[in-house]
This record gives sequence, C-alpha cells and structure tokens, in this order.
Amino acid sequence: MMRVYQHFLRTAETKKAGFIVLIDPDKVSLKEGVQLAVRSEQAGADILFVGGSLLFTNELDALLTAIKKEVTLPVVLFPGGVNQISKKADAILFMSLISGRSAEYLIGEQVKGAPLIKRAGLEPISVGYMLIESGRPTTAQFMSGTFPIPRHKPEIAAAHALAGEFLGMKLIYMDGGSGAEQSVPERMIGAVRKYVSIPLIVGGGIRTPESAEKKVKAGANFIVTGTIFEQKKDPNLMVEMADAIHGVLTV
Ligand code: 1GP
Repeated sequence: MMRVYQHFLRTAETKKAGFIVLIDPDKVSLKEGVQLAVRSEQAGADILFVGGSLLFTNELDALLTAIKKEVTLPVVLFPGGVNQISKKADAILFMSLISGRSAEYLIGEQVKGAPLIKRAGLEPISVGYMLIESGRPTTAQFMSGTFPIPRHKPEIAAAHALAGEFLGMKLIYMDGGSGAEQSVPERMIGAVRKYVSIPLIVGGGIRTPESAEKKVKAGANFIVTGTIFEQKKDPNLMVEMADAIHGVLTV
C-alpha cells in the first residue's frame, strides 16, 4: 500500500533532499523521453514525473511503457488534467490547486479522475499544489485561470500549505510553473517549511545546481527540474544537480 509515497518519505528521510526529473510528453519525442529517463537514473535522480499542462501527443502510454522498460525509478504522473491518466505509471499526483479559487481545479477534475484512477489501479498521492508568481504568466496559470501567490507574500503561501496539511494532503508542491522566469523565493520556502511537517516539493525555473541547493537549504525536500534538461543534454549538469540536491556539493 502507498508504495510510491513510502519511497517519497524514505527519500526525504535518508537523503538531504530528493531529485525529481519532469518529462513533458509534449516537449520530447518518445526516444528523447526514454533517453532522458535513462540519463536521470544514471545521474542519481530519485523519481520521474511525467506530465504537462496540455497533452498534444497520443503517445503517453507508449512513452510510459518504454520508460518503465529501461529504468527502475518510480514513474509518477504529474497531470495537467483528467486526460493524463494512464495505468502504465506507478502512481499519480492527485493534486488540488489550493492556491487558486477555481472549483474545477480544486475538486472538479478530481471527481472526474477518481473513478478512472481506481479502475487503472494507480496509487493516488494527495498533493496540495500551489502556483507561485514567477515573472511572465505560465501555462499552468493561464490554463487554470487562477492567480498565483504573490512572490513577496510568504505568509500567504504558509497559510495555504498549512491548510493543505490540515486537509490531509500528503505532499505540498510549490511551483513557479514550467520554464518559469524566476524560481520560488527561498524566503517563501522557509516560511512554508516553518509551518508544515509534510514533505515539500519545489519546482519551476530551477536551472543550476546552486539554485537547487539554495532551495534545499531553505527547506525543500524535493526539487523538480524539467525544462533545463530538455534544453541542455549535458550529462554533467544532471550529475551536478543531483549531487547538489543530495548534499554532496557544498555551494
Ligand atoms: C514545472 O516544476 C516543474 O511544473 C518544472 O519546472 O520545467 O521550469 O524545470 P521547469
């Protein structure tokens, strides 16, 4: 039971922090997606996320099957909506967009998705998902029609995260959005960390090992990176990122 969630907890306990690589099926070909997954495992990543705000491709099942064949890392769906459920993954982030006030993204999509997840036999992991202001508007903000939490208001973020924990959510995910201009401020991560005891995932616009390390030092338990590894195929960067997140580097 809750096998993948246990992996999250174990990683948060035994490593300084966990390294998650996000693969967006719309941004890579099937072959590139598999290569990225293999590179991630070799570099020392702990978990793979697969998903995005939209889904143009019809190859989600095929991509997941191909990735599962090549790597042993847990593969977790990070869905932009109910159209991104596949039984080929190991688990799914069952997210509620708690930073917004859109009934559809707070509970509507979840009601549509729950029976599909049950039928697929996927492990749902309850996540309080928070969009954080990050410069230019991101796809996630536009698609959900919600305001992100202002980046200079750490106390608003802390209150939302605490509400998520009190509602029984298992993880909090603070996201600047894919390709964010500015990543989630360390001051805000610190404020949230001070109040919540569940693991904290931080992603969006993290491009360097130094930046990842700062987020970990501020209190992030998991760092998610996607865009940078679609753009830069440099295997060293991925290893350096993993080392920084796992506490091997001292920046
Ligand atoms: C987006 O947190 C993820 O939802 C990853 O963001 O693609 O900017 O690394 P990047």
